[in-house]
Amino acid sequence: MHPPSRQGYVSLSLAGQGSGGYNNSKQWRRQSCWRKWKQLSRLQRSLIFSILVLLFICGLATYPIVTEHLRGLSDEEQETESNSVLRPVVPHVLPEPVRLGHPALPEPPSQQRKLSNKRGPPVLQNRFPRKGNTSENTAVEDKTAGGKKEREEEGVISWRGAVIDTAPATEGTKDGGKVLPANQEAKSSNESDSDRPEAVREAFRHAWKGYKDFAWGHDELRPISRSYGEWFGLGLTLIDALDTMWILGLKEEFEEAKAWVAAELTFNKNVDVNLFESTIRILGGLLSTYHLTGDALFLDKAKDIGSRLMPAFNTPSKIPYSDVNIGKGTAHPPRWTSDSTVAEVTSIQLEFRELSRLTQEPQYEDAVAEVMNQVHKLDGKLDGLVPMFINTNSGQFTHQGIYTLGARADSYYEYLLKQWIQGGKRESQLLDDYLQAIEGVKKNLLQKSSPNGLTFVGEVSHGQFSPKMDHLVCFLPGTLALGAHNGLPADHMDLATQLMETCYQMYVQMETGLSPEIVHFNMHEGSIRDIEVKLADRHNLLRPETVESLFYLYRFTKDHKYQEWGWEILKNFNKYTKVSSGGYTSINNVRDPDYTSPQDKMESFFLGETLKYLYLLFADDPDLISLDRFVFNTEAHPLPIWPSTDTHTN
Ligand code: DMJ
Repeated sequence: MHPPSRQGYVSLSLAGQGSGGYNNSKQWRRQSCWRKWKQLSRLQRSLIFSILVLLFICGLATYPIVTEHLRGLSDEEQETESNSVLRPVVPHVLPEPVRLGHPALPEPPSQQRKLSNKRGPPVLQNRFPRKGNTSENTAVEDKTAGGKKEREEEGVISWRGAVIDTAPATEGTKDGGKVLPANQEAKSSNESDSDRPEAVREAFRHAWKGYKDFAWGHDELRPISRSYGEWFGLGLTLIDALDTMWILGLKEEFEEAKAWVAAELTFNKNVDVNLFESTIRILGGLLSTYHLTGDALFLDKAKDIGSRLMPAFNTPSKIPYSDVNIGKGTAHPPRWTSDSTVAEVTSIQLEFRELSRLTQEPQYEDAVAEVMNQVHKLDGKLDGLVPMFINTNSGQFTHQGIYTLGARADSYYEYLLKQWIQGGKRESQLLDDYLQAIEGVKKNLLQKSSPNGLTFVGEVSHGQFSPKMDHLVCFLPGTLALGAHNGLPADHMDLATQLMETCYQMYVQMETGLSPEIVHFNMHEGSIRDIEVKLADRHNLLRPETVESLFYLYRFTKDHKYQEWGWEILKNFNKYTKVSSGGYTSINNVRDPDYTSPQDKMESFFLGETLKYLYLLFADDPDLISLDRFVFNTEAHPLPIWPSTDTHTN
């Protein structure tokens, strides 16, 4: 037992038990306090003693939180922390990162099938427009898989080493049950190198089990609490995952999901959805699944959601609002601004153009082409690089001065190239804007780190270069490689390979082997390491961009190192983010293998994108979603490249 603290004595003397003449010597103070203690009644002493014991227990309880916080700091930050005595304690639980790399606005803003191994999907098809499309229901026939139910994992070891029971939570723990990510010892049966595509299928089945058991028909699985989160209330994960199941040959899972779409999915709901997110995940997912399966159910649903999103374009400038109520047919900007995000309004074109081609109704393509034409002409770009915001009233860029390939601008660049490819490489304005932007990146954003000279893409903020790079930027190596594959300059491929190495280093240099959301690169000579991570940036949301680029780089170079890198990443997802009762979780801290601090959320893109790209990387079959026949939307949903003979609505 610790002796009562000195502070306790002071508070006694302030209790006003009387005092003699003032003498501030240490000995006098000690005697005086002791006298006062003796003068107290037994009740008073017990009371004070209890308070001190309580304070001591509180001290013990908060100790791990403080130490955990310190453990999470980068070496440099720890040093600073120990030097400054009275710094405010940073909260142990980080604020939930804003979704999809499009952080909340500041308020107010200042600113076909030949699968090399065993099983897989049936022949992939490019559906061409036809009039009066009837339900064809060409149900999947997976002769090899035979619908065989795969074995579920039976037991795993938690991330802290304790054996975790994988039995479903009982009623009582459903909302608060402590389920922990699996540890490395908990190797899944296919984590040997022999059948990597099967390891991805197993990861998918594990994620799907969690979704099915605890979040069926809802937007997102919350795997730790064995519950779900709602965003639009439209079964987002299920829709985002449809074409992944088809590509992975998971027939049984696909059929149960399809049954849900047929029976339960309705868009006639009084709900606000984000135009961009619902376009890339829902419209994109449904269109892609229609093309892969030929089942008109998915086209009908795509038409329904597509037409319900159209009110977003009813703005003074025709630059769409960010939000649409798909039940009421009304649209609006966010509450605090009339701005939209540039990446959001310029990354819905692949989907709406395809919807027009399939339906032969031009209004969808017209609406999104208008946006591209306006953005093409706008002032305020920096060598082809766009600002992050655009006003829905004026149609002008706002909060200018920040240029990034990360959040809020990223997929603008991706969709310039991909629209050009989708349309058969005829729309030269798109190509010109893309080529100019890549030159703008080289001139303004490209730098090398110290000491190892990693090439990275930073940001410019009001004329100042910042060596900050979002994980989101890791889409760029893949996009550059896709451009080079389509005849763009060979140096785009050189840059792609350099940036690919950097994105890989963002994983391999972290203690968990998983990348943080944002990194900062050291540029000054004599730096000890290339990559720094700020406290608030250490989370990993199971994002796809790096494995997406690995897929492209492997397809075009056949260099097996890219498969090895992807394999390491998959193993680390299994090691640090897998939740024993089903599902994978985002984590808050990639820097401490012992304290990853799970976030209790599985983003729909983990199934829609991350696992799909990993599977395609390992499947090693250039005809499985051939990049000469399909173009992936920004949510990894493959859409057909239009045949040159195809009629264009415009
Ligand atoms: C996805 O929704 C898409 O890839 C989007 O382009 C960016 N954010 C997430 C994945 O990180």
